[in-house]
Parts: sequence; structure tokens; C-alpha cells
Amino acid sequence: MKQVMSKLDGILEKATMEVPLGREELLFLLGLSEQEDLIKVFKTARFLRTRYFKDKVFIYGFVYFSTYCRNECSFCLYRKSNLSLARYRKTDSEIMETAMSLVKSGVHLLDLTMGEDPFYYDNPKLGFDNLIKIVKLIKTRSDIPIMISMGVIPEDILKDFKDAGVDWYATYQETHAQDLFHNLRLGQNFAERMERKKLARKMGFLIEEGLLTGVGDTDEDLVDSLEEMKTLEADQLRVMSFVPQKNTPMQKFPSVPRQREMLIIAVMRIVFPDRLIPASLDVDGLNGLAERLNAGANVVTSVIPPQSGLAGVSNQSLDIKDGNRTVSKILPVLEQCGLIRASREEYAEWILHHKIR
Ligand code: SAM
Ligand code: MD0
Ligand code: SF4
Repeated sequence: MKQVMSKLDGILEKATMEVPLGREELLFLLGLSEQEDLIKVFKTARFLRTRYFKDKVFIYGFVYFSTYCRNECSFCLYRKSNLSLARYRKTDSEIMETAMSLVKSGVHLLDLTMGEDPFYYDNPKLGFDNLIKIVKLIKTRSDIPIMISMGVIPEDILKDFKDAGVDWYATYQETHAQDLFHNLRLGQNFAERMERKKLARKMGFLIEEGLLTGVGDTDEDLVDSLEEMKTLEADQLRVMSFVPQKNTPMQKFPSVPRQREMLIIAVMRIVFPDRLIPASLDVDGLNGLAERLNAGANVVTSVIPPQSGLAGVSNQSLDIKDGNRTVSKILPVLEQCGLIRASREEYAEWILHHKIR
């Protein structure tokens, strides 16, 4: 006798056929908590990932070259008024050395990241000059794709980075609920941050948008964010769990189970089956990698060379010095998950295909 299909199975069947899901269906997925239901959602997410990416995974190197920042984000260790922290600003040659060692280790992309460091931002035309030179130098020494995550960069500087050969612009909104945004990114301009991403896309950058979860975000907020990400046509989408930071306003903020991040990764994959979705080593280190890949992620981010003296963002030191955030430690985890590292050519092809739009 034919069994009546459960609501979940019906939604997942639609997802498999890539019929767009409605708001109510997305809320239903985000509301799931039973283990057997989650397993089904993750399975669908992996099925869709395989359709577009086979078993291939991309790996990104992370170069957090300055931890100075003029901003006061309530969730971030590196907020300006946190004086309990020893900061660094790496020299040009230190940045080059780290960048080239990451290239050698086999990553597919370099993510050049900093706080909104006043050294650069106070006089942008002069300040950013050396970073633009560094980008050009990296590009002459290798053909590695480059992402910049340096905050809300002035428009003319963004154009200079584009001309220097930068491929990706990443700036995470964290949430698209404006009230929550203003509680997280204190004193910052919601619209300006969104508009700069849209402008970057028009300039020909690939765009990464990102969410923080466990910061008071509701399921409704998340569905709104998925819609915004669709409008933005972001090429890469991420979610990271909030990690409480000592000496910051959100130090004691009540924590949310990690399962929520995994479910959001899977729902992102269902809504955007052909996009890049990171599994960040920055949240739970190497131990948290397999569960993120099994939820449907297809990029491993935040690879950091052990000897570089560089930090992570959500976890300043986790897994860095012991060499756990390296390509050679990631490869066996990929294998356990039935995945393999893509070739450099495969990543270049993906980029090329998505830049022509
Ligand atoms: N300063 C630039 C900016 O904020 O756009 C570039 C750095 S950006 C890559 C830092 C990102 O790390 C934030 O957008 C946020 O998503 C994430 N992050 C920062 N602190 C975090 C924390 N405590 N827990 C989890 N994620 C965090
Ligand atoms: C990461 N720690 O990939 C990095 C960072 C910035 N574009 C990325 C949050 O997890
Ligand atoms: Fe600065 Fe970025 Fe941290 Fe905000 S998230 S305080 S902008 S480094």
C-alpha cells in the first residue's frame, strides 16, 4: 500500500528537484530538531552538493595580517576598545612569506583579511597602496585567486584592488535584521555595508555574504537573510556560530547548540545548490570539519600556517600552532567524508564560469 509522504519528505523531494521552497517550508526545515529529521536534511544537502560539485572540495588559506580595528563590533575580540589584547600588523615581507607558504601548501585561494585598521583607513589612498602592491606581487609569483576581507573599503580603493587582480570581495552582514545588525555592528551603517557589496559585484568581483548565528537571530531572520542573499546573487555564502570572546560585551551571551549552524548550512545548500558554502576551521577547529562537510559545505576555510604567528577571528589560537589548520591535516578528513581536494584548474574553472554572468 502506498504510504502517505511526510511533510518533511515532501519538502525534501521538492528540494531534490530544485523547486524553490516557500517561506513556510524553509521555516519548517529550520524548526527541525529530531536527529532522524536532521539526518534526512543533511543527506539531501549532500545529494545537491554532489550534483554540482561531485566529490570535489576547495580549500582557502587565511592571512589575517592586521588585528587593529577602528570598529566596536560587540561579538568580536578585535573591537577597538578591547585593550586586553596584543595586536599585530604584519610587514609586507611577512605577508608575502605567509601567502607564498600557503600557495605552496596547496590551497585554492588566499583570503587577505584585516580589521578596519586605522593605519590603512585614515588615509586610504596612501594607506592601501602597499596592499595593492602586495596583491600585484602575489599575482606575478602565482596565479592564485585572491579574496579581500578588509571591511567596507572606499569605492576607489576597491576599484584599485579589482585592477590589481583581486577576485573576491567578502564583507559579512552577519544578519539582515536591521535592529540586530545595529546591536552587533555598533555604530556602523547597514545600508553602506550592503551597497558596497552590490557595487563590488557590479565591478566584477565575486561576492561572499555571511551570517552569524547564536546572536539572537530568529528563524524568520534567517529566512529573510536567505532572500537577501538571493537578491545579492552572492557566489559564496557562509554561516558561523558565535564564539563568545572574553572582555567583550557579548562575553556571557547564552549559547546555542552547534546543530543550528549545521542545519543552516544544509538549508543554504538546499536553497543555493550550486554556490560555494564554507566549513570554517575558525569555529571548532579540525574537530568540527567533518560535521560541516556532512551538512553540505564544499569549501574549507581558515587554513593558517603554524609558524606564521597569525591569528584566527572567532578563535584566536585554536588549532594553529599545533599545525591542525593545514592542508595535510584536512585531506584525511575529506577522505573520511568521501570527498577529495579539487585541482587548482577546477577551482579556476569555477571562478571563470561564475565571473561571466
Ligand atoms: N574586519 C572585517 C570585517 O569585519 O568585515 C574583516 C574581518 S571579518 C572576516 C570577521 C568576521 O568574523 C566577522 O564578519 C564575523 O562574521 C566573524 N567573527 C568575528 N568575531 C566572531 C566571533 N566571536 N564568533 C564567530 N564569528 C566571528
Ligand atoms: C574563516 N577566519 O574563513 C576566516 C574568516 C574572512 N573572509 C574569513 C572569518 O573562517
Ligand atoms: Fe573590526 Fe571586523 Fe572585528 Fe568588527 S568584525 S571589530 S570590523 S575586525
